[in-house]
Amino acid sequence: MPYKIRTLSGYLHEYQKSVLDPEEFWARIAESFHWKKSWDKVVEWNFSEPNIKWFVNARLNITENIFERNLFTLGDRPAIIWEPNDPEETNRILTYRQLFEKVCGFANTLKNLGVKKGDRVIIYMPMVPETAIAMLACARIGAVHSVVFAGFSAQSLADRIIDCEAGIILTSDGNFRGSKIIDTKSVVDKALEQCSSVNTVVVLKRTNTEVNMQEGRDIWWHDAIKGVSTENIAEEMDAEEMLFILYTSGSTGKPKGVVHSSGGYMVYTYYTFMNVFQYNQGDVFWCTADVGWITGHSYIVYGPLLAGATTLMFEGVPTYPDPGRFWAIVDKYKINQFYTAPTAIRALMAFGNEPVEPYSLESLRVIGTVGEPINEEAWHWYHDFIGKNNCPIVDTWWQTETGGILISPIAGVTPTKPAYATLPLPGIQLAILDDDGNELRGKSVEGNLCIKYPWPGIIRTLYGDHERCRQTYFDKFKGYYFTGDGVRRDEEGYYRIMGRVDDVINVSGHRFGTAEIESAINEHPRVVESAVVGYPHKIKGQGIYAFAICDLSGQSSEILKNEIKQTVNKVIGPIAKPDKIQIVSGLPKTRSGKIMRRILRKVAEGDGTDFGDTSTLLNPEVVEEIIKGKE
Ligand code: 7RM
Repeated sequence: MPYKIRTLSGYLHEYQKSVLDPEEFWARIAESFHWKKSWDKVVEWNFSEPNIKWFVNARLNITENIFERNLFTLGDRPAIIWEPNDPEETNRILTYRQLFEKVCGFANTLKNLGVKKGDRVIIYMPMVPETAIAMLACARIGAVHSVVFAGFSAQSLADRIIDCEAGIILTSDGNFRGSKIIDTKSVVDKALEQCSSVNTVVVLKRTNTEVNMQEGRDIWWHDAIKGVSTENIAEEMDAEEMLFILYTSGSTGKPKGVVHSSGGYMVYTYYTFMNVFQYNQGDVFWCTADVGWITGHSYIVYGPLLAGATTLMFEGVPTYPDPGRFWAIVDKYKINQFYTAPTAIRALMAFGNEPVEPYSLESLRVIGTVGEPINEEAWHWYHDFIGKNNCPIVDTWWQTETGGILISPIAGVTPTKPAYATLPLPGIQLAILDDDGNELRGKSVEGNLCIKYPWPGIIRTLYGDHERCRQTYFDKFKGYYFTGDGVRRDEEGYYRIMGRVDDVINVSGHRFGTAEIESAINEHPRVVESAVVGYPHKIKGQGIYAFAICDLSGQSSEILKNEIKQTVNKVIGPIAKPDKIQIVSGLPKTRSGKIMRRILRKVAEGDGTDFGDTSTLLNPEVVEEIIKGKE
């Protein structure tokens, strides 16, 4: 593999080439794939509409590049190793050949159920191999999958089904999560009360939970696949045809359906997987994310499988049955590359060293993080204690919208630095802009993180709302893709991500718009108005602090606060529940009626002294009150 980077000078060389001639650079990588028809042009783009096309007029199927391309050499190698929630339950190992058969079988099943190329398929499932099989089966027939994290509420699920007008949902009877069982199917039933587009629900039996099967609409997975042929010819796709939609939160209330297309996403996830993690054939790779997030799409399913890797899929949670579970799994399967989130590291760190001590962890070669900034303390614990001082940490920065990793060390190649994502990968042309849009060219600068040239994995549109895509990412700084993150470049040219500069909060690596949580809070009948901000949280990175004006008449504020939490739980899901709620009589507002979040943020952070310029405040007296009543 000529494009596998092995040395720092190799990296610098590849980076130079990728900037001097991006088309030649990406063409060389794309050539290792099987295309039914090659491209007329490598890239065609402008960031003003935006219109971004990679591998113009090329034709392919991504699953052919996972299976047919690799079967001859890798057929008997494990593709997916599945570790169940309960360590006593038997694990499952699917070789490439076995996975291929299951994908083809389920592709035919979907066809039998009437799913056609371009149709949207919602996947609301646990972390089991069938979820990956479902995704790949969609890709096989050209249907568009939209995986919804199974922790989302019925309302959130319904919003997504309605937005993409899905006709079919794949789900399960239930979902094991630690010692709990989640009634997945009843959440789906509730969501479907408001979705008329769905006429088929396929239900995988996982927990043996009693479910209500609606005649004519619901069908068991095992019944649906019975007797179906496992021979399937892949649908030929244009490189720019949609591969999947994945919803993510933005600074306004409504989730956005990020669209990725098949050719570019394939090339990009493969390239970044191979290089960042330095995967070698025979290694066992483990990414602990849920497939409901982009990290699971790109680095549990597509990237590893395109590379012919063995990818581990874990159904459970880090602390079940005990906080040594991750390390038990690392030893059990001799994991070589381990990829997790800072929030998981901090949560496990809080249990001390004892749960780690029984395990050798000697198979580990590379350890990675993603989803949020990693603080230095957690970085050192991870590096010294989990990596035993001899595994490079790849702190990988990227987004749902970027498809794959953009800024990260290349394991063993790029010297690391605590809390720094370090350097851009080849092909990624970063720019730091001040608020007026001037590019800050020197070292030691801080500003808005932007990108000035497309890469194959970049977002193409927001489903059904191209204008919103333009406004969100390409409008604020003309000619650039704007990430929404703040960044610092140090004297050495290394990048440190400083967190969001918009109204997005990152709780345990999950993105929420403050407006999204506020509108959930406001659904409680006693809430008049609310404002949500993030504050530093020891484990979650950021916690959710809500200020609410409420009609308290006759009710205790403790009960009301609990009810508000339950409301958010119901509207969005448990992961968006506010950590703190403060009932207030007013919110600090400007004369034009805008909430001064800056002040609320200061209060939530516990810095009740310096509020900066408050001269434009309409109601300075409420600030005093809010500080006194701080949670
Ligand atoms: C992959 C993913 C994206 C947002 C992004 C950042 C934050 C992600 C890092 C990070 C600091 C990192 N997609 N973020 N990775 N911040 N260091 N290594 O997380 O769409 O869910 O979130 O997450 O703010 O904009 S995401």
